[in-house]
Amino acid sequence: MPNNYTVPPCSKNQAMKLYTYFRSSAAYRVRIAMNLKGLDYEPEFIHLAKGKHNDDSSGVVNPAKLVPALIDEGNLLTQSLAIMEYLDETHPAVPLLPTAPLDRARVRALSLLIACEIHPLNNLRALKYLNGVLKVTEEQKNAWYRHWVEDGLAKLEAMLADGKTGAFCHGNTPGMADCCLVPQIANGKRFDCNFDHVPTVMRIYEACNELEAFKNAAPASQPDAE
Ligand SMILES: N[C@@H](CCC(=O)N[C@@H](CS)C(=O)NCC(=O)O)C(=O)O
Repeated sequence: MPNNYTVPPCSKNQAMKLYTYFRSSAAYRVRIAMNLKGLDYEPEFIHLAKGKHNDDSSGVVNPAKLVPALIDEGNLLTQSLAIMEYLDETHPAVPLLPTAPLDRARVRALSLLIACEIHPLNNLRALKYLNGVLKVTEEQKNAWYRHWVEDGLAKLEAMLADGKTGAFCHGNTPGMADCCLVPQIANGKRFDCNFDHVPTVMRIYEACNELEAFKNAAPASQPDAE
């Protein structure tokens, strides 16, 4: 199938452009990462609840019809973890990944547990399918949501009990796994998930939210917040 999307022109010195939505936890990850690194970006708000990501006339550039997407020097980047790794490679001064290969693998594994095992079961299109196509009740949909978040977080809690966790997911510096953890908890709170079984996860969540980089990336702090 022909792929006819075009990336908007962007000059070398222009700030990066981030396609974002205040409630998108994947975009929230990238907002935190950019704040931690002190990187400026121009936000382009895509109203997911109004379906703007599926509307070709709305300027959406991601062929996968998802946020986040980042434009850097005219290049389109998608997938929050790929974006964060790209930013880490291009702006290494404040690293999101540790140096040693085993430690890097650990942080990636924690991040992927959230981004690949928890989040896809609960994102907008999955929930809409439950409601719209399978006709489950609102109560059943919320039970689905809570089940997978609480189950996934229990696994995260177990992974964090390996002696390498500090104030944050890996040692005492916030990094990529923390960028994934905080949005997932924030999202879970909206659906009244139970967090009693994940004290380490919640301790890290609280520690992160003390930091300006996390506070400024929060959904409520976004100009498109409703
Ligand atoms: N794995 C992707 C997930 C992206 C994703 O699912 N984004 C959501 C918002 S958090 C979205 O755009 N959803 C639109 C939809 O589900 O239709 C990433 O990490 O960037």
